Amino acid sequence: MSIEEKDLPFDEKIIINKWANKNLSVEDYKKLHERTISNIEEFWSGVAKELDWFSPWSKTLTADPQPPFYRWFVGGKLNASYLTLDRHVASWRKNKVAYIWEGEPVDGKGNPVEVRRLTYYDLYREVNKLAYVMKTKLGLKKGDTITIYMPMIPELPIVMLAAARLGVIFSVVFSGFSASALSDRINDAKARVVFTVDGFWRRGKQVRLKEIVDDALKTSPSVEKVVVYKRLGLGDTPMTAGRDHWWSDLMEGIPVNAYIPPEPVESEHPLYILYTSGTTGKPKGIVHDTGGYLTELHATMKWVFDIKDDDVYWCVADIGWVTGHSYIVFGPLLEGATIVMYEGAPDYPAPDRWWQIIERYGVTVYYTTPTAIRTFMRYGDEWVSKHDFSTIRLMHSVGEPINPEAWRWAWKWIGRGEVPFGSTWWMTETGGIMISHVPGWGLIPLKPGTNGWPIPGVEADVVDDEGKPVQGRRGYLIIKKPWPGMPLTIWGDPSRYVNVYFSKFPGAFYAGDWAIKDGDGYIWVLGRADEVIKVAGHRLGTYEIESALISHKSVAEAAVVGVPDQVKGEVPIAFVVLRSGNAPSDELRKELRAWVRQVVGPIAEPSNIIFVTKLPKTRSGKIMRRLVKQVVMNQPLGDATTLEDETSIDEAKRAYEELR
Ligand code: 6R9
Repeated sequence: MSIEEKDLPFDEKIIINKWANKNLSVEDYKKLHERTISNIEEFWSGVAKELDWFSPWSKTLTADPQPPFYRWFVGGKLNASYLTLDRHVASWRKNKVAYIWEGEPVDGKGNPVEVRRLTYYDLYREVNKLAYVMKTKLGLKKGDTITIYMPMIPELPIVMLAAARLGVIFSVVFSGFSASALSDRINDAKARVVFTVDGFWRRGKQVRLKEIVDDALKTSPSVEKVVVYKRLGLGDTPMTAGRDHWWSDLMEGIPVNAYIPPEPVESEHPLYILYTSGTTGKPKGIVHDTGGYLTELHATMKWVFDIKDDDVYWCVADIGWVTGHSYIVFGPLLEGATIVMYEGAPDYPAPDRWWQIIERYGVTVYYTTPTAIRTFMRYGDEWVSKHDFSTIRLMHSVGEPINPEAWRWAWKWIGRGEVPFGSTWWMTETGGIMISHVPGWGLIPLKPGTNGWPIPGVEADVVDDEGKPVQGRRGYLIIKKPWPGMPLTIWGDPSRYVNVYFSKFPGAFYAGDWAIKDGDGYIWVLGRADEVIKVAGHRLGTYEIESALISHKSVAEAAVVGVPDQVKGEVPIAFVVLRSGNAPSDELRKELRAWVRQVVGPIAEPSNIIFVTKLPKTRSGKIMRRLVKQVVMNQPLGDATTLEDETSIDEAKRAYEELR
């Protein structure tokens, strides 16, 4: 459901004065916000000082070698595992629950059969033991890279934290990605070790992950060792002698009180690489540093989530995406929060799994997604009306624009029509939340579906093609000043970093999103302005799907576009030209959809394949995806002067209509 300007209720305001730390008028917020961005170095160094550094920084912000390669808190040393674990273990939080985790399988009454509660001390011990294994048995050291391909079980953050403890750079690959997507990411990161599991539960089925790793490793020569955690205890997991090791075997004999000192790393030491889709080419490895990134997470946990010690905090994302990295692992652990985590799907075994989780653990702060809300709306009110949401005191949404209807529904049912509910805009590249209501700092009136103002210390704007600010109409979203969560670079490809983000509007970061700034200065992000799509909140490049299609023996050319979907926000559909000797058929359509699932992953499967004999192209041979999309959306074509062959449009129209 991509959001259009006409759908936005610009004037509707919902004033909430009950739950915010402080209520602010827009005017007050504006004044305070202006002060925070007038001297970003002073402002952010004040925030960074709230973390525990091993040694202080000498320069708050420098460019190295030149902008846009910014470095925050240069000279400072710290460690992410120390800040998320040791610090709490040395305090009264030692025995506080860090993660409440439940697995998918349920008993006859629908209750989870596995619930694990790990305290900060438990987590600390597991992380130390694993760091011990990494160091002594796997020979990993600061600066090495590993790939983590694991589902939503506590061992996933344990691997991330153990790596961070040693200064080992990790790259998590979403467990829904295919073998070839995994292999590409391993190769780009040159990972020495892969961490995975035998399998996991999803919608009542066992997903056998290790086999996918084996497949990937056929084309990933850098990998020396694979560590396999037994999640399911499958008896027949294939293991390659010398290369593959059971987690439990490696852990054998490691003392329970093993201690590995946290490596004091430079503020600009890479914490992780996370691959994300762009307009062209293979997914790019966004590199986040340690000091700046953690500073932004600390700030946003306080301002956006207003996190307190008695909260039960739940972010529903998968750790395989940035939201999980920042707001299931590093952010909430930094604050010593109690975090809910679960395996499985939102609506399995029943459409109220999530509501049961909220009730069962008394969730107070809830971070959700628009697609899930729209799915639940469809199931009907009876699934929500029978649950108790009285513990919820604050909620936010993320991943895609939230349409006002979905906002109102969730606010009414989950938020009881009274708790602050925002839509936090940010992206893999920004590391942390950038545009959002900040109830922990000062809350301005809410409007259904808006992202609100940029957070303190962040300067964002909406501009036209010339880079001039526009208000009340659509423009491009940009970030005008460096912020602490910004990327260090794109792994192995610094010039691409400059080209993709800093060349369209020199001096500013180009987000790739359309947005509107309204008369109150609220920003409404509408969706992507490039060839990236968000399918159920998952970020994909249409280019990746096209490449997958073209790699099929019967496909000559393909154009993939995202089209609005009532539930998933957007879904990919593909226009395909077949190689000669192949005839369109329903079987082939099925086969191609299955092919994309296999090559990229299930989330990338086109919802439709439309066979055509030619694609709209420019005279120089470039596929005009914009026109393809307009055909599908039944919109006027706009400027089509560069189109080489107009009949291609007529054909696309006809083929699309026939299918509907
Ligand atoms: C965190 C995350 C980034 C893209 C971004 C934008 C969309 C995210 C949004 C939102 C409107 C929100 N997006 N949050 N659009 N309102 N609250 O999702 O990162 O996977 O990198 O995607 O998601 O289009 O450009 P990532």
